[in-house]
Amino acid sequence: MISFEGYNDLIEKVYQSGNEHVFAFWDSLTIDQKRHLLQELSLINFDELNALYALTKKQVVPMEFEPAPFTRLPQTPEEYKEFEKARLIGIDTIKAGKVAAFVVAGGQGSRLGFDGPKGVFPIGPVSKKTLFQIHAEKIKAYEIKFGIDIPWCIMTSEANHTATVEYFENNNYFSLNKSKVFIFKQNMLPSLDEHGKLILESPYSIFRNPDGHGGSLTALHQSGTLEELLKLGIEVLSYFQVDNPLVKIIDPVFIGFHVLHNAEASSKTLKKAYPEEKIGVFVKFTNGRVGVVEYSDMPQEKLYEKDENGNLRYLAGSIAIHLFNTKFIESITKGNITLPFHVAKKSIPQYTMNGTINITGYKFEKFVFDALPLTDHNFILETIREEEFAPVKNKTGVDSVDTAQELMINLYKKWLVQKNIPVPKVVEKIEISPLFAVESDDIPDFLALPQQKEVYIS
Ligand code: UD2
Repeated sequence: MISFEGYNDLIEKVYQSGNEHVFAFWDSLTIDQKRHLLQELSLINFDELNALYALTKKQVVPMEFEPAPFTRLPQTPEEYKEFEKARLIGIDTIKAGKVAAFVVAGGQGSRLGFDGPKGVFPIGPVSKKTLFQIHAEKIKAYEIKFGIDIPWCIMTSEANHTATVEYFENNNYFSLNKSKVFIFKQNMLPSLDEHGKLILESPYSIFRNPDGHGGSLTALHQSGTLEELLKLGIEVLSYFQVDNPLVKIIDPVFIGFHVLHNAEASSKTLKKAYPEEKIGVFVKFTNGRVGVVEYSDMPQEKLYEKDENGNLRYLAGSIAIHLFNTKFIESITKGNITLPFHVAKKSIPQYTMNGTINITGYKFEKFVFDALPLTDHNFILETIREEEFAPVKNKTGVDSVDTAQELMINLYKKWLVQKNIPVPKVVEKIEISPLFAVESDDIPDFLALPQQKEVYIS
């Protein structure tokens, strides 16, 4: 057994857990590298490893469920009245400074083939503004509209934290109040090989992955951000994913309904476009709790099940837009309630005597929607796909840069049409800066667009 002053108990634990292969290159390491490896190992909960590995042997069988009820888009005069009432309550809540924004941005742009934080991906169809800049400018626009500061929490991961902070520093936080932009890291945990053992990423480091967006609730607390938010009087966090440039970050109607329903968490839903669409669905479990079943966990027969009208029975898709009460998050984190881990079988780079090879291993992640069944009161609101969902996942094809940009252009055109502003035929691409408008109502009645292929309205 190897030894190193101050770390011998840990080293024994590593051997006892059958992971001594992580010391395969020990003799060739410098003192600093040895210390680095030991420090990484000291962050690993060895008692948890077996439990995680056991998950890989278990078949995921979600509790029995039926479709979750949700509030549909307004159709009757009464429903329109309800929506208007919600909007006014939402505006009051926002103006009272009770709402903050929260984006999860811990993922890398790997599926996009992009080397860097996904938030730095240039998505503006004309402006080439990044996802982060578009989100930041929306928040600035809401601040101006509602006359308040809106704190913004940004969760990063070890792989992109420094680059994210530098990006915001270099861009002067896009004129937001820097003291109210909270950038913090999520936790990491080791991935395992097919035998349940740790994987070496280099001769002196262990391969670890971010703990999923479900780690965001713990990270909010551990970073001290939750406490700051509570001190600022924030009651509701508007949660979204960095890869959706169309998200209405601060939506008065949604917030108003959340308040009216006394909900601890609320979610937006839209009708799934086709059964295999890669979004989770809202369900009501047999214990009466509402939650989401991820597309990959959905039993095949349920995925395609139709109702008596021939529509998909499990139609209410989750686009990962939620509201969470800060008190609810506090109750979860203070109560040490942990969300379950989900297993993903993935290709993982492993360092060997012959260099780095790709092996099949397991990554473990928590999903934030697993917090929904913990609520006593929650609320689900239908939203319009074209107005709020343009996922940027892939380089090409489905949910890609092209489809997202097309959705953005179509929405901006729709806003102009709603305002009776003619769009010249020659215009192929159009983009509206969030600082100019975050909804069609913000657009002035008279606006003449130039006769050119690409138009940026700012
Ligand atoms: C997610 C949802 C899916 C649907 C879809 C909409 C899950 C498991 N699936 O699918 O149901 O709503 O989004 O676009 O939620 N992230 C982190 N840290 C992590 C992992 C992810 O911050 O450890 C962030 C990531 O930066 C991104 C978001 O979470 O903003 C979603 O991650 P994803 O792209 O891996 O999720 P996806 O497409 O499988």
